[in-house]
Amino acid sequence: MGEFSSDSEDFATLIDKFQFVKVLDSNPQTKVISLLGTIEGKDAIITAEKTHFVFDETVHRRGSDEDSKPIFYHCEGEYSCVNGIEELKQITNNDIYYWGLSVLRQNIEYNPTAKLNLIWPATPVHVKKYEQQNFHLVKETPEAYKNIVEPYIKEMHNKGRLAWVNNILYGDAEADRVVYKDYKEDNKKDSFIILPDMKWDGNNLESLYLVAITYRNDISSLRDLKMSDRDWLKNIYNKIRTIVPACYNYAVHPDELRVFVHYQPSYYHFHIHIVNIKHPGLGNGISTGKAILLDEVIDMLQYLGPEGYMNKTITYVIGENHDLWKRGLDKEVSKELNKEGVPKLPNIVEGF
Ligand code: M7G
Repeated sequence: MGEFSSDSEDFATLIDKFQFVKVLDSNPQTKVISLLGTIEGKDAIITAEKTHFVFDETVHRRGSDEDSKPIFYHCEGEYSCVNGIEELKQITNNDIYYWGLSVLRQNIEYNPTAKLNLIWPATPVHVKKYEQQNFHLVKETPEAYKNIVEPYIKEMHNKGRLAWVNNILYGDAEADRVVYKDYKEDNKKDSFIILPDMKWDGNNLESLYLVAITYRNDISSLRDLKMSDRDWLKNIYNKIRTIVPACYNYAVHPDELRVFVHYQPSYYHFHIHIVNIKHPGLGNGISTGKAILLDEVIDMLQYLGPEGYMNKTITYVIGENHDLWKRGLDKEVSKELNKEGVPKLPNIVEGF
């Protein structure tokens, strides 16, 4: 194993002890691979994501149109343009088209190869979440929520799945990375914190991914949002769109932020995803059926009545590995399809 900087010692030691078991999933589009293994006999998941190119756009233009000297450009960055190419091998060419493979210079601070995430010890819920699986579209009625989802959320709360959230809100976890903290002891309702999401490499603004976590613990998910929460949510949304661009020197503007919530989320404590609009590579994370724009939520709260989302049927995508699937959402799918007169299994249609 190669070199590690001193503050990554724990991480490095753990990665070093990783005993590979199997590949859970790999995605050539997002360039992510998830591996299951063990560390000291307990399940561990390593997720590796190839990082995007870091590009320094400092280009010197020599010569000018007026003095009729030839104009040429010099790209400064050691890793930018073609400066980072260390090895190059042509595959083939055809007419004006050439293609090949290259090895690019890498640097752990500036231009790392991949971002690694480790979950250890990983619970069965984590393993199932990262494993390749089939997905289904479910219509969750208010009744299905009460009967199937709410009891599951209660169990999740009792299992301490929110330790990382509490470490951020009340401890000093990730404290040096916090982008914004608005915390008032006497006004927890309006308090919230913004920090880099675990999914972001922290380097590349084009893949900027932050998470805003509220101090309210009476909202587990979108479902708990009521009409009376509309102004509260609007206020947070406006603060996000004011603070985040300012924190990143306006390299990203308010209308270039995709601000959304997930349903179902993995963690039932209300939080908001903030992602650079340029970033498409998040698997299902920003797809319809999982991500709901905060703007839409704020707008919907005007029309849903006082009880808000508690009265709404919410349609979303769920994986077969999710506990909720086997706990009853699978039956909900059949029930809803039946109600709407859509056959679950195809009848053989002549000539099709
Ligand atoms: P979610 O919608 O509940 O789950 O969002 P999902 O997107 O994983 O399905 C939770 C968000 O919190 C995700 O974007 C995670 O990447 C992020 N996150 C999870 N953990 C355990 C941490 C953490 O420890 N620190 C930070 N900064 N972000 C985390």
